[in-house]
Amino acid sequence: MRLSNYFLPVLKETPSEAQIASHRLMLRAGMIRQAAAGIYSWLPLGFKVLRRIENIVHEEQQRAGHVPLLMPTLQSADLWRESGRYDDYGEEMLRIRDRHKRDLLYGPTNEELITDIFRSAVGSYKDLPLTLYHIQWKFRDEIRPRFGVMRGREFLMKDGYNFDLTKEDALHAYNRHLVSYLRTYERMGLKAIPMRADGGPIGGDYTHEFLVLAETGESEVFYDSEITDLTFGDREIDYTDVGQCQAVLEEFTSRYARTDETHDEAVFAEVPEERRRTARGIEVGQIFYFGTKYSEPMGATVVTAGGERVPVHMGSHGIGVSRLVGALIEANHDERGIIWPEGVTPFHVGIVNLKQGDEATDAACEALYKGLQALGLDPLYDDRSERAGAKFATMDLIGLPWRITVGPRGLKNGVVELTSRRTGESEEMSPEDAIVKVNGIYAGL
Ligand code: 5CA
Repeated sequence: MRLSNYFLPVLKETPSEAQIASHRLMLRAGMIRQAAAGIYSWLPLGFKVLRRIENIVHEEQQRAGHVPLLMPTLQSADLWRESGRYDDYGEEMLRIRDRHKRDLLYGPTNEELITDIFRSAVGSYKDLPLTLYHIQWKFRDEIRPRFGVMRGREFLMKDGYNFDLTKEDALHAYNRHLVSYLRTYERMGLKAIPMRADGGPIGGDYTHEFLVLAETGESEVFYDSEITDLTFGDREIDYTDVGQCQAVLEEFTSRYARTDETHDEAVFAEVPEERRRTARGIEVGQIFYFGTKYSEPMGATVVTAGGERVPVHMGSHGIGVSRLVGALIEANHDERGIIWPEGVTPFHVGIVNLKQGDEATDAACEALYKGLQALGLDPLYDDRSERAGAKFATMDLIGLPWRITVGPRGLKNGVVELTSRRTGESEEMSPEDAIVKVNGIYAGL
């Protein structure tokens, strides 16, 4: 993309309504614009990051054997009356009436709708196990939407639902989700710690939240510091292997790590004092096993091998896709702006032309731009007639992890400069080598 053709409405001023870094930076970097309280338009740069996060989520879900579909944002109230949640859910649910006076709602989650889909089509144990998921907008009429996309009213969520014959099978699905979430967050460059949590309106007492430690997080958390040393890494995992998934769950959940909802001082006191930590965290996902809470009242049953009709065991599993954009920035920024991890960056590399209009510099930038694109990379070329300082400030603000700076002086010696946004370190090299180096950085991501 050439910056002269793009839409990147960066703000010079710090918006006064934004209280935390990610909200400020998303507004300043022209990623989002508020449409109403807790409701945002995703401008091109923000939309690109959102799509990259979605793609990682899709890939990891499908790697785990889960099947994508798409359910609507509006749902019939009748389904929610069947489960009993229409009245229980309270004021967070946005209720709508259509011209035929039928009650609808903007889905805050999809347990009822997916259970309805399941019961209409599946009737035999032979069709199990099954996990269906989608990535769709949700609406929760939060009392206090705040921190930009962190606590929005309209927000994008990946929600997945497993259907299994027995509790044991459903717990394997739970473990499988835990493993796939570890992989998902790590691919984004995030450390998200599974912590024992509370079921809330979704239900079930078997649930973990995934938290990214951050001072601005809304949840208070208590954990054994050893847990922060764990990484999933690039280990091979067979998602159909019950023992393997169970072992990963045990490895990542055997140390003390709880949110304030389930925190227990007496148990916490058993952790050696020097390892006891109290901190704040951003909840970027949650997994639940809730058995037959929905399948029983809604009649989602299958016939077993023995000919008996039984309700299926279910769980639901969410990832806060739009919240992740904010969480990633909270975890990756400095005073000059955002620092995207390579896994989610909106553009792979920025090209800064220090002397727009200079024939040799323009030609070198064009060659770099096309050379990078030819390798499947997505560069952002700042081809505007701006001062070098302004171009650097924009690049630093929007946080592309790598920048290639091209100017007449370097070109006389046959070199351009490759700079890391994170370390600030620069290296001179030929334009060809810069292309090879950037390509190598992204290979395998
Ligand atoms: N049905 C279940 C799992 S699919 C469910 O709704 N779970 S949840 O309530 O925990 O939401 C899943 C994730 O969505 C949360 O972990 C959080 O990351 C994100 N989320 C929840 N509320 C908001 C909100 N108001 N703004 C942004 N993200 C949110």
